[in-house]
Amino acid sequence: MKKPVRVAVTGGAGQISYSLVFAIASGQLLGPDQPIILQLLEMPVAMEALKGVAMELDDCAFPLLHGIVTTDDVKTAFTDIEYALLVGAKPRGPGMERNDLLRDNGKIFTTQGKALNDYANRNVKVLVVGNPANTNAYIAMRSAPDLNPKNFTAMTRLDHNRALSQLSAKTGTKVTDIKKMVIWGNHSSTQYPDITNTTVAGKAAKSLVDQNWIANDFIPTVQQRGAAIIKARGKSSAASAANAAVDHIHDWALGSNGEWVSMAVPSDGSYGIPEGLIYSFPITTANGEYSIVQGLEIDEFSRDRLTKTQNELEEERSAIADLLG
Ligand code: NAX
Repeated sequence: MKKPVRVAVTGGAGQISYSLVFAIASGQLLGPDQPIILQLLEMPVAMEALKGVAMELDDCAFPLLHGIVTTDDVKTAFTDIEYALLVGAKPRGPGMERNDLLRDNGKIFTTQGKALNDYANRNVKVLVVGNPANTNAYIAMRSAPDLNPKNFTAMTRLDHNRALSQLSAKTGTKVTDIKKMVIWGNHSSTQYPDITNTTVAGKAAKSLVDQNWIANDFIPTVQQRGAAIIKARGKSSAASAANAAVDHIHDWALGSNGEWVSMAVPSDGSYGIPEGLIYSFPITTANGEYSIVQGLEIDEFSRDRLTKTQNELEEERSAIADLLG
């Protein structure tokens, strides 16, 4: 049996975590031979609810779950962790401006970035789920100067999975028939779900669907899917978000076997995206590392959309710049 690894989840008493922590503890995150110690962080007001989650984890008697830490202290939560799933964030309240949301979350992610810098394992892999996810990841990365910036990522895997599902329904194929799906940019309604290079059972996706469907149905449906879930369910996506977070870390840690996935990562300048911006790219993963897929042609339709979502991320970055000192 391997040595247990410490996995932190913030917002441990929230809706997403109520699916996520059970999936992690059951072995879905890091495989059936990897014991885990869960370190769950919450706000002081939610500690009682977090205790309830820990009791239910106990009651599952998961063989791989070698310990549970529940805390409202970031140092305790992040000490020696190899994975950080930063789910907890401040939700947008009624009448709250977008910039206020950015700044309130900015404070949370400055603190958490510093704590990762000081207490986490030097190779900690960080996934930010809490919105605005890309900019929160940027703030955490910038607040952790001693850690490799490459280890800070944000989640666009839910958008990726939504895109797979939409295309599979449209073409009457299995999701596993679909390869080379891409989400570019921000996890927001400016994201660009792109099927230019996608294949469906070996055929070019673009030969199976028309441009009108792509531009006026597929792209807006994926972009607006979060809002559609809220409308239907009365609450934001939770189980599907947890599932996507597991997919993201699982593939980063254990490899994507040559398949493309979407991850928001610090840009290295690929495709003209400014260096350091946390931007979703087509990615492959192997041996615990990810690489941005290179050499794709970007036509005018795509470039317009890549630029629009880049502009939004640059605006978000400007809105929080002073928090970074
Ligand atoms: P909930 O409001 O149910 O849970 C959030 C939990 O985080 C709460 O229990 C709260 O007490 C806790 N929390 C807040 N600040 C904290 C802090 N500083 N330290 C520790 N805990 C803290 O939200 P939930 O539905 O679980 O969603 C969590 C976040 O995920 C939200 O920001 C949401 O917008 C975001 N999402 C991101 C998605 C993505 O694809 N990137 C999709 C799903 C989801 O919308």
